[in-house]
Amino acid sequence: MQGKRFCRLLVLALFAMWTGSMTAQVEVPVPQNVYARQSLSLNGDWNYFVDMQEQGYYDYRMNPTKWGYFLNAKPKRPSDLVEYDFDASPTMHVPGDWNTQDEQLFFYEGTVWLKRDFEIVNRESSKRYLLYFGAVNYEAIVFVNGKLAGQHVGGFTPFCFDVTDLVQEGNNFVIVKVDNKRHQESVPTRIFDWWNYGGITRDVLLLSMDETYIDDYSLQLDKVLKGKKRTLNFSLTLNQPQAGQEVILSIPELKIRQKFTTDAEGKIAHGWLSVADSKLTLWSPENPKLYNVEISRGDECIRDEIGFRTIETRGRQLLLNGKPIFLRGVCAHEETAYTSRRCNSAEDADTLLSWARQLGCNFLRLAHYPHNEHAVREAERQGFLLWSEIPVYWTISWKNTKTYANAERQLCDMIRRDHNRAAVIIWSLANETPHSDARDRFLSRLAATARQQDSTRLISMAMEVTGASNYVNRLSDNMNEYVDVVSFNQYIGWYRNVNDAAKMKWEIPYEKPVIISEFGGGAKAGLHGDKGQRWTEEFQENLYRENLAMLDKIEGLAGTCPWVLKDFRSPRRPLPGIQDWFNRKGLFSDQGHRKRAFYVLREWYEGKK
Ligand code: GCB
Repeated sequence: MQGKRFCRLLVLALFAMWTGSMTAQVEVPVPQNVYARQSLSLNGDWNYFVDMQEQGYYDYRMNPTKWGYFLNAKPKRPSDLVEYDFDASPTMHVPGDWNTQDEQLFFYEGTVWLKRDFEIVNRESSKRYLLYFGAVNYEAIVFVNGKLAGQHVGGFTPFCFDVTDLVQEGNNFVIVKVDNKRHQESVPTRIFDWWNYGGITRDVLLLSMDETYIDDYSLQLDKVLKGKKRTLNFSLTLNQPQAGQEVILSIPELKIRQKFTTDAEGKIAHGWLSVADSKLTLWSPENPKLYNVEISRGDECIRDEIGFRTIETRGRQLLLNGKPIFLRGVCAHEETAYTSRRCNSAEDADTLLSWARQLGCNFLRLAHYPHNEHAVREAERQGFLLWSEIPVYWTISWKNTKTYANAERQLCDMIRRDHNRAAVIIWSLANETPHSDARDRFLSRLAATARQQDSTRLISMAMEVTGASNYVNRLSDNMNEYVDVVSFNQYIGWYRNVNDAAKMKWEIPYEKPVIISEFGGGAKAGLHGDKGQRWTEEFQENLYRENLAMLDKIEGLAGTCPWVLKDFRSPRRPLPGIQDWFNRKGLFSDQGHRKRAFYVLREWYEGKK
């Protein structure tokens, strides 16, 4: 990470729009560790209403209107015509999806407008105010006090606008136009097997920063053990090029307090410090040790909790802290237990993590998009290794340059947010993508970007097996040379015949660790019958038995993450009485019922410890 530039260190978006009230606004990189900064939370109740035809944004000729809903207009005289009123509209909780907060919006895909008032007491003229969103699905156009703050695309990554010139002492309001319509050229594309939850689904904060502030930092354990010494690599970037700024890094438990100085670019590019190996407790699933770290510059002090570990491959082995490890994983969507809505808190994550723990897991594949920061940090505290992914899913528009830019930005933003998380060991570029030259060009560029952003972690993607002859499955994907870990999804027993499992042979002609990134089948919790009867728990149980026996024969198998921890909502699963808009491949039902397959996997994982 050191010395590397992130994709968006420069100003990214300048919006020169149509009205005089619209001055160009600035998107700024999201500061590292926003929760450690001085901020005002804008979570809470936001007024909202639906705008199916986007008339609050376009006029009747489909041109952007200057009289849009973002003005938050009020009639001044009895004769005035204003056809909306945020304050008289209902409220929903932010962060939260709209689908589960308003029955009428369960299937809705389109525009919703949301507004929240907030107060700034003692607005300081020396401060910079940044408006931060943890995520908005899918497209957000943000206005502060009636003026454009900025626009963002992509539903699972954070973004920030500098709103210093838009906010005032006293009363302010923020209005967001959120649009979750699906499009072919988007990332993800038009079709995907999860619920398209719309809304401001993650935290909203008004950050107040000094004119100069610590924009990003990285602290990581070096892979190389030098005699009895370990090296911690440290880098830092200020938001502006200020040379000679003194930065102090302290790790009190290790009695470390070291001074660094920024260079002409406002950076500490290659800082490092040395620690006796015997003093350092490495982070691992068995002992997820995190150190309190303080990074200070003048009055600015950022506190973080950071773990130190190494991750590498050797031939077909995965090495954590230099020792081979088997990943006892499971895939999970970012959807709550019991209530099946979008997660966004440590508490939401806790139940899911406790279920994974009951299975005996030490690894989670966070499918199919970056999950919220609370979940990542909570998993790290609890000792789960993580696979983090961007929604380059199925058949996206490989030749579209905007689609590529969008995917690359999501990748960079994911890495930027979580590069200090010891738990994250794999960045995943994609899931089940159809082979073609255009796809290879797209994904290999992404792989190069990921490596440039973070040379310390492993890269993978969930590949597909394209077919078998005479029960021999030979994995063949040009992307093999760009990944560190070869992963693929396979559905023997569900989309292919379960009786084949015993006969199947797997040939993976790459000298790299192998992870089965998905396998599984559906069962309706509580439905019992013969093992040949689809949707029964016995069918799924048998499928797990057959698959696990088969997987045991794969040479170089370094881990598995079956699909999926719990039943999750999907618009592609309409079967009444069985699916009812849930993908039923969970080992737990949405209500936390353990299905019979749970016990099969738990036992198998017991043997992998
Ligand atoms: C897959 C996809 C996953 C689906 C799953 C299924 O291969 O990666 O997103 O939900 O199959 O249930 O079919």
